[in-house]
Amino acid sequence: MTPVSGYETFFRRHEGNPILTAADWPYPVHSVFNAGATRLSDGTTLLLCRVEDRSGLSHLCAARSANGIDGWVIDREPTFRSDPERYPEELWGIEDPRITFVEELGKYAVAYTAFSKGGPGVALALTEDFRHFERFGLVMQPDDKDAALLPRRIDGSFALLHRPMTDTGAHIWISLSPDLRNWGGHKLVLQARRGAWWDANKVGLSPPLIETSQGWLMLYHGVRQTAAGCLYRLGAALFDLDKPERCISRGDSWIFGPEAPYERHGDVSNVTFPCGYTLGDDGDTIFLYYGAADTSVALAFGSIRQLLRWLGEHGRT
Ligand code: M1P
Repeated sequence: MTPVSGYETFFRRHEGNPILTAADWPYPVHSVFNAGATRLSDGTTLLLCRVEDRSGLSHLCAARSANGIDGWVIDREPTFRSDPERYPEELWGIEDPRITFVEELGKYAVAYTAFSKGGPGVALALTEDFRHFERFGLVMQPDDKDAALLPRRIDGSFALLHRPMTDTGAHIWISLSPDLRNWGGHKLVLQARRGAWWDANKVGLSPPLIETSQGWLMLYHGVRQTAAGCLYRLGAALFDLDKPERCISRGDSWIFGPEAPYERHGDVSNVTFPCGYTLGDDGDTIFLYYGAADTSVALAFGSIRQLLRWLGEHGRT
């Protein structure tokens, strides 16, 4: 077996963490976490946060900041709420958005979990302004979640990463579509490792894939079940730019995980769960936005170059 690499620090936590909590909200909410992220055309960072109210159900609410760190301006009311009358798959709320800007459409695609009696499934919506949303409904039937669209077509097709739950476990898949409505060409992309590995019990896409000159960089969450509960940590893998189902390299050790008190303790303790990233002006710095303990939104900074170097030196297929 390839020896697990040395302990390098890949993400530096922002000293002001958590950057957003329920106390910041302009209306009563219970918790704020698992935010999708993007940079708007004027450079503003927009976070689409999962907000849980005191009914236990979630909706999405936008927060905007000029520097992506502080000075957040939060929508005065829910930005995108479930619509179970027209979309019954949203009966128990909407969760965990991932945002991709699709150049061809000139729109942002939001992939999110729609939760109902049938279980959690993947729903898709398009928006230009994060005020009006065009819903595509459920695109992946339950049980499925942790989805994000690629920013461009692959060989003529839109491509969606997602995490169906099957009898064989919770692994990451890719599916293709000509029109964002009809999906097929399903392929297994990354498996939970089983045994005693840190990502043995479940894996799921975390933020959308990051396009680099060497391939699609994937940051994924891996779950290990312990006697004390689940541990949600982050791993890295690299995929072929033209065949994104082909794994070029996968790191053996996790690169980020619960350590700070706000990650160790909360509604669901020991959870670091990124749903979004943005890139700094240098094109290398990753601003990683993650849910901490299913309670608040936190920020950590990483480097694409460093992750690629590490995967090149220590990763394996
Ligand atoms: O509680 C941790 C996370 O659990 C679920 O993630 P997954 O199904 O990928 O293990 C999600 O409900 C997520 O929202 C939550 O943060």
